[in-house]
Order: sequence, then C-alpha cells, then structure tokens
Amino acid sequence: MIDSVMNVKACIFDLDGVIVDTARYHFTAWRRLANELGFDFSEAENEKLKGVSRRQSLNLILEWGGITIPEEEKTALTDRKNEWYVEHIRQMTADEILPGVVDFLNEVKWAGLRVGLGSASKNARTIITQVGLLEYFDAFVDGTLIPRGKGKPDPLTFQLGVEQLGVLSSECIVFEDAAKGVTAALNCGTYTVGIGSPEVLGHAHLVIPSFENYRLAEVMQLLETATMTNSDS
Ligand code: B16
Ligand code: MG
Repeated sequence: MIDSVMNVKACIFDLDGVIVDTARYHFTAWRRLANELGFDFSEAENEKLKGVSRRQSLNLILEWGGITIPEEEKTALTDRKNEWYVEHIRQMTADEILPGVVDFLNEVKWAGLRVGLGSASKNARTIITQVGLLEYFDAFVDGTLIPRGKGKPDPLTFQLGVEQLGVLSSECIVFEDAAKGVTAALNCGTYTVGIGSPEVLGHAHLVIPSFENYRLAEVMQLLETATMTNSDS
C-alpha cells in the first residue's frame, strides 16, 4: 500500500533504457542470428524485446521468422547471440550513460537513499562496471538471479531488490523503461516511474521522458501529487 513518498528510503533502477541504451547492440546481435537462420526482423519488432529475457527474446524472434527449434538447441543459439553482444558491451564507456543519470544518482545518494539495480540482463554487472557506476549500488539484482518464467512482469526482480536493500516496497521508487517492467514494479507495490513515453508506460504512477532536467525533489513532488490524485479517484 502506497503511503507517502516522503517515506521513501530507496530507489531501484532498471538498466537497459534507463541507465544506458544497449537496445541497438541487442538488435545487431539478434539480427545477425536471425540472418544466419535465413530471415530478418525490423527495428520496430526489436522494440518488443525491451525488458524481455534472453530466452523469451529468442522465442519471439523465432516466431517472427516462422521457425521452430527444439528446446535443447536454443541455448546454443542464445549463447552465440550473447557472444556477439558481449563484444559490443566490452567496448562501452561512461560516455554511454544516458543524459542526467549521473546527476540523478548523485542526488539520490546525497539524499541518503539506498540504490539498487533491477535488470533482466545477465550482463548487467559487466555493463555497469564498463560504464564505471558499480560503486553507486547497494543492491544488485540481475538476470542471473531470476529463474525462467519469473522475469518481468513477475515482481520477483524488484522483490529481491527491496529485500537486498532492507526496505519495504512502499518505501521504494522503481525507474523502468519497459511496459512489462512497470507492471512488475506495480505488482511489487513500489512507487513506479516510467522513463519514456506515456503511450507505452501510462500505467506507471508517473512518466518522465528521461532524467535530463529532472531533479529528485521534483520527481518526489510529482509522485506525491500523482499518487494522491490516484488514491482520491
Ligand atoms: P541479456 P533491462 C533487458 O535489460 C533488456 O532490455 C532486454 O532487451 C534483454 O533481452 C534482457 O535485458 C536480457 O539481457 O541477454 O544481457 O541477459 O531493461 O531489464 O535492464
Ligand atoms: Mg529496460
């Protein structure tokens, strides 16, 4: 049950699409795999893979290509894709942190709030280390901790996050760029801020386009108003 945003003690950040944008690296690698299997898919289709686990992404892509592959052969395919993807992310630097993120993280720290990561990616630690942000995180939940079938919109990612942070869900704000991620956070009972467009993330308590030009105090104020209005209606 959401109480007052002034009780907030922690923030959990999704990774891809919130802290960095690796969607284009995923796209390049998945497309290479699809091309080897004899088909192609579009950037618009790639959008549907945001926040979706690696295995589930493969299943969707195979569906688009009209291809059926036995379960036992799928790991070899996701491993291949991941090798190509890791080649890209190993080149990442702090320049790829999205605008406003570092200032916002600093504000969260200065306000004495705890900071967690809640990502579907099994490569999250590599990415966060590459861009030099590891020291900000008091809790780290990534795809290596999430069993198959329990990815977003299941709340487990964020439940583990609040547990690691030692706070209640109602004392935490989650920042997410994917519709399923927003649903996962709402299912967990946190304050939920969508990063992106209201058309896709309208079910969040609040949607902002990015962290650029947004201060923590302003986000808290907007959340307070949004959740008061929602609970009044
Ligand atoms: P990996 P997030 C997600 O990260 C990506 O948005 C999604 O496109 C990707 O398939 C998923 O991680 C798994 O990534 O193959 O590196 O384990 O947005 O939850 O931080
Ligand atoms: Mg994301």
